[in-house]
Amino acid sequence: MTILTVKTTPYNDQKPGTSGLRKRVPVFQQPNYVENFIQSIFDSLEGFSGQILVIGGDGRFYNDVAIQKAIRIAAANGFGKVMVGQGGLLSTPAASNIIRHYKAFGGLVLSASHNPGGPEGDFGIKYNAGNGGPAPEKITDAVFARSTVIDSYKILDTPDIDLHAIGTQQVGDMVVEVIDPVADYAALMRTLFDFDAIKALFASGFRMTFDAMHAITGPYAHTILEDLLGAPKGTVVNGTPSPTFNNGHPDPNLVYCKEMHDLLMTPDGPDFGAASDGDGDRNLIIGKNRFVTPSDSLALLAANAHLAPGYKGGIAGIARSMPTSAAADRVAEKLGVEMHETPTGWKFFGNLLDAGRVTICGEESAGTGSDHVREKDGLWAVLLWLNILAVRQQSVDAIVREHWRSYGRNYYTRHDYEEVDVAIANELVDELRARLPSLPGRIFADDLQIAYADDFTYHDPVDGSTSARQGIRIGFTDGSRIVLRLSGTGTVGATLRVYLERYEAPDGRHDLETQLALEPLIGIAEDLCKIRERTGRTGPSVIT
Ligand code: VG1
Ligand code: CO
Repeated sequence: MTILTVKTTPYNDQKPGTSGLRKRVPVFQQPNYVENFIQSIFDSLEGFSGQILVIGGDGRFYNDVAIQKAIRIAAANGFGKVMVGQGGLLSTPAASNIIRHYKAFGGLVLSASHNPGGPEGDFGIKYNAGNGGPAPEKITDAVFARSTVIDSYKILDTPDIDLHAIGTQQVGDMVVEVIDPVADYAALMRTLFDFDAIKALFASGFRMTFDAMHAITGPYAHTILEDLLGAPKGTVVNGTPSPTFNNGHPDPNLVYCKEMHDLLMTPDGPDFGAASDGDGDRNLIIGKNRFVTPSDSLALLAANAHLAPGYKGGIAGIARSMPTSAAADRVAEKLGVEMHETPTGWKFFGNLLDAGRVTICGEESAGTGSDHVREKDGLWAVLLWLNILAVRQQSVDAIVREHWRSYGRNYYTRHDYEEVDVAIANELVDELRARLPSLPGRIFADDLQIAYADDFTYHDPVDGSTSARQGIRIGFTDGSRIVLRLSGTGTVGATLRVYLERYEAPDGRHDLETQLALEPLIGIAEDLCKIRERTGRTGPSVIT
């Protein structure tokens, strides 16, 4: 087997976004596109010779092709060993765990997460560092810079590697170990949660439905929920990963999981419903007659984490992405622990978790996780909820209402405008940014006064780095907020995200319909940003 050095020419669009490089599959299928990017990653790292690289993906279309290329390039660049999930599969949190557990140098996660898959769908590649977390900006910036000048890559000339049988094989000078994608992850979950208590909950007749959305969590959920925790067969639906996600959109929100939501709102429906996304790091939580917003879920999990064995000593702190509601802040205040506000994207939580300053992190986009790995973790959130339900012996609805009675309720929604013309979206944001200094003091809807208006800049308290322009925040004197930012995961046009939040005190009204409760703010957002007017849309494409 020979190592080939292949001449190449750079692409100018390999800039990683919120979570790795994401493009349409035909873009990745261009000659040397994958090779250039992976070589650019390796060229930006030092000291991996002889070390372990973890590779796995969510099984979407092109996973099988890209993974063969990745292994050949890793072998040619001098890695000592590649650990890969059987069939090329690993959920994103499982990949993070494998990197940490086996002290790997890093890992490649092949996924476009919640984006649709298939020949015309999306694909993605992300590099995770030795802590198991998405590479920080310092590395992704270096990778992008390298990708614009790369002129050759190294690849081992070898036939396709068999990824179906568990065990080790030699590929050139490198070892390839095919591992069970589920076993180590399931073992980790056992150390965190009271499996006996959850088992007893299921044995008592508690009914749950878990929608794996034809994506990666199917095998994990079948093993953990049905085999280990004794939930009846059929609890997990859509549990076989499909390269096209059965032509669905594997985003666990109220739009794509509407059927499950409606089922949970019926008298005969199950007690608990949950779902996860394409790569297994997001979660949707719905109790009977109660959808739990991701922001509320973060606050509730943080407030109740001590009920699970893995967190019985309490939590060190909480971190949330800036657009996420401030519900968790009130929990941190009551617990007397640190609270951090970071830019969107899990990569910003890594330093805080590594430094032991926070234990639980979350994002409004259905992502929650803890210091057990360095990615958000869909099934982890589901299991923590189950552990809490098993201990408290109350319904989700009762637990949520009780929480609002003691902390107050943060009404919260996100309005997405997808596939907007890029020039229009940029102009809209630039124009609003220019007007920010003039906004404080202005009064809307009779009594809503703007307290501050800025473009969020994050100062990482651990490594001192600064990340500017992370989203526009307009805050009101009563604690309400409008946040506006452009998505960094979309692959076509621009996606404008508008986040709206209003606080209602513990003794206030907690039973309003969310969109209704936020109506005045929705109006102010339109007044200020003129999104509908400028984009010609009559309303958002997706409301979550
Ligand atoms: C979105 C979410 C963000 C999340 C990211 C990756 O990013 O808003 O909170 O971390 O997706 O999630 P953006 O830039 O489109 O708003 V996933 O499940 O891709 O790994
Ligand atoms: Co995801």
